[in-house]
Amino acid sequence: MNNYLKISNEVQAALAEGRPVVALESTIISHGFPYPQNLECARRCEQIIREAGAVPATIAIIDGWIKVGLTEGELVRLAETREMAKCSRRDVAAILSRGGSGATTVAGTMLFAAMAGIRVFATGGIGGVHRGAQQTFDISADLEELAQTPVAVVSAGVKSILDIPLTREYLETAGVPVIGYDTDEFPNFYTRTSGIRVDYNLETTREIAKLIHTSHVLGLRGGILICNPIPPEYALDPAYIDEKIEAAIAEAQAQGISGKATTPFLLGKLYEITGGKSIEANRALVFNNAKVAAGIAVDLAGWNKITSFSS
Ligand code: PSU
Ligand code: MN
Repeated sequence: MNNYLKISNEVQAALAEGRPVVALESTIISHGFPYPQNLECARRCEQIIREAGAVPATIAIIDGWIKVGLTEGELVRLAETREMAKCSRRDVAAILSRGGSGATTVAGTMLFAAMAGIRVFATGGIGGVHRGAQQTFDISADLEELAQTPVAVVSAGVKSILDIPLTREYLETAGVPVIGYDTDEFPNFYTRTSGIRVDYNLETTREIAKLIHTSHVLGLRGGILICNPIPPEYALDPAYIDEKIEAAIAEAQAQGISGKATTPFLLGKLYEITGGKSIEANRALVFNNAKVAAGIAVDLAGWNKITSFSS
């Protein structure tokens, strides 16, 4: 625990009693969806997690505090504020030391979840190795965080705005287990398949929870990536979305977009050029991830109670 960390009473009580908790990120609210869909999505994720028997803990930096478990007012503020800082690991100390606010990325959220003692986290898609990284070196800090922070992240893979084979190679080097939830293939965010394999296909949340538990018992350093494909009825046509992604990337290059602005720019551009279809798919996969993460957290709480296993 540190002086900057404020965990809500509800989350604190759940953690103290060994009840299931699921972390949620806030960059997806501030930069991943337009207003007001972002607010609706944030609320709905929390509700889905509750319905599945776990406690949601949305994480952000608010006025110089690391907040784990947000109030309704804080959610609204994150959703409504334009130009909210996007906070990854490298931004954390700068924003906290000046008493500022920021929406946490997957990396930032993992860091704070681990500080609070939360082991399971639901997002949409993690950041990864960008296309053209051979020249730009643009590799999301999310991958480095997975290499060093012991939190299991439930994601619909990485968006095909990224380079999936290179992202897989990076995860392998970093020692991050890539688990498919009832799938052999690394999902492609808007679509279910990529032609690229996961490391292990586990068919139940109970098996995934046991793997997470085992990793903790061993004291392994890094995180675990759980890949949960978008529900089939919401998946977009691969040829259609690939073409739109190519167009969005070309536009980003033409405008000289780089660094932390890249992912929000591409998401915004896709929203525009798909007439909102990208957002529909994004919502569906985030909700699906929230549900599966809650199932894993419930099963993990069960494994943690079996003391003979951990002794
Ligand atoms: N994927 C989404 N929506 C998002 C993001 C990823 O579908 O909003 C955000 C996440 O917070 C992720 C971040 O951690 O983008 C990655 O940004 P970068 O590529 O700059 O590391
Ligand atoms: Mn980047």
